[in-house]
Amino acid sequence: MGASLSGCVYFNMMINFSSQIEVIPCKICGDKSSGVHYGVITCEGCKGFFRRSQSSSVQYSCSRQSNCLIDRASRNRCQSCRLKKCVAQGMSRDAVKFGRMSKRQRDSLIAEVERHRQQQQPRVHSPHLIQPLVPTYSCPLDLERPIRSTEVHPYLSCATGEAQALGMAYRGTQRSGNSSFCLYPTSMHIGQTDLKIKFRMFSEKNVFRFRDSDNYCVCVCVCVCVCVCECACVCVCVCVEELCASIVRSHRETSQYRVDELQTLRWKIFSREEVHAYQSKTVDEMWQHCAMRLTDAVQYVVEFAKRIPGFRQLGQNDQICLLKSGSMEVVLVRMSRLFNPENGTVFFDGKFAGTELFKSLACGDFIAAVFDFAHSLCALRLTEQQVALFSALVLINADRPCLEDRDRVLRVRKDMELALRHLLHRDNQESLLHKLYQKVTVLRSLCALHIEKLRWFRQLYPFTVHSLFPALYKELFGSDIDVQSVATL
Ligand code: C3S
Repeated sequence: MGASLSGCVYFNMMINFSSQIEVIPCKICGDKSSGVHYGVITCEGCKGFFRRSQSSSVQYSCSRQSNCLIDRASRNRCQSCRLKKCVAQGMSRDAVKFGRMSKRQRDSLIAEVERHRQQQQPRVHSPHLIQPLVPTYSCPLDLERPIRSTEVHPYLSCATGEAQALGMAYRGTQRSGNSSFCLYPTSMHIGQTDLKIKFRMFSEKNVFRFRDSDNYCVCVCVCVCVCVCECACVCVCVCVEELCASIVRSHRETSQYRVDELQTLRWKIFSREEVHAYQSKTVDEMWQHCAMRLTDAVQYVVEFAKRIPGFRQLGQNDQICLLKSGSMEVVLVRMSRLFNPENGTVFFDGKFAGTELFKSLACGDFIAAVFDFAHSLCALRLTEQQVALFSALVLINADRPCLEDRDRVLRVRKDMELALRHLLHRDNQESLLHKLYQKVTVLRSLCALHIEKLRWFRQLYPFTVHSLFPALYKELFGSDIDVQSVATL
């Protein structure tokens, strides 16, 4: 597919802007925010609270006058008032995402970020002089389960040259008696399997845990290795267990639905009348509807990507390139989680839908192929952890033609492979690896077919695509859309 990087306004914003939004405190309780959730800038706590409050079984009531103060310290005292504040601030389950905000909404958000940044600035006189160039990680060791060196050993692999420097950087910046230290994020690669280690010495004292720039805990081991070449080199290693856990966490936190929750909803199938209503939509209405749902799903995948260790350390263009070419593939992988192979239905718009519901899209061959794929992936009976690591592997693909720094992507890719292999080994399912690699080929052809269908649709309905499709969808799947087809209207 054409993955031209020009005009990737929304991707740029999604990748960069969300971290800037965090200068604005949570609108509900004033704690540190983590981005826009359900339409409002909130912290992780209030986001989770609002999500939980949306379950139909939840009913809160206030034992005072329904005007409790909600701040960071008091937010857990009254759920009713907290929810009231969420709603008053505009939180809603189907809030518009950043990618679909109007220009006015976006501009006002950008202005607010700017205001906060300026307010915060005078306190730091010269941030570049004060803050170290490498990020500082603090590691509350006591929060985490102590790690035994035996857990780390079998899958450690080391990178010599760079790691040697890192070992130095590490030693130079560690504060004695304190668990925080500096480390280059680039040390987070572990894939150098070609280095033949003959002997490795390390003790528990050499295993450290720290938080990476996205606040994920990574375990690092600084050890002395004696390679086959007899050199004693300092190596920085990342524990593959932690890498797996971190990717699984990212997947879990960026999924719209939980698999176990949906399991109990399998009986919710669209009625004949409801299916008919979808089938009676015009071709362009149905396309627009599906494009919106698909775009929502892609936004969650973007969030997932950002939390894959190593992804944010890639160049910005390469991040965009990987997302442009891989996000749809990941959506299709994720679809298998929400697919019921017993009756061939997928969770869509709140209920389970079969292929016939998508009839008015007029691309039955594509829909059939997508459902077949979901079927075949379900047959592998992957665990959520396996889906998470497979998704990461699909996304971090060093073969995408648009990449600038292929080597760097390859390094992260190697980590993903190592993590997946490790997981399958642990699950005693090593034979799955080959089957998963076969699926990658199918994914590629499905995505090509999707682009082909969009081209066909665009020829018929250039106006719908131009004016009514989500900007992110256009940016993703058809870079030349606006210029060509609409100019000829
Ligand atoms: C041509 C194009 C416009 C039509 C595409 C039609 C289908 C294939 C799309 C429309 C899906 C794929 C059914 C899509 C809407 C779903 C939207 C998508 C599968 C899934 C099921 C989701 C939720 C939303 C994929 C998994 C998402 O769940 S999540 O975030 O928990 O993983």
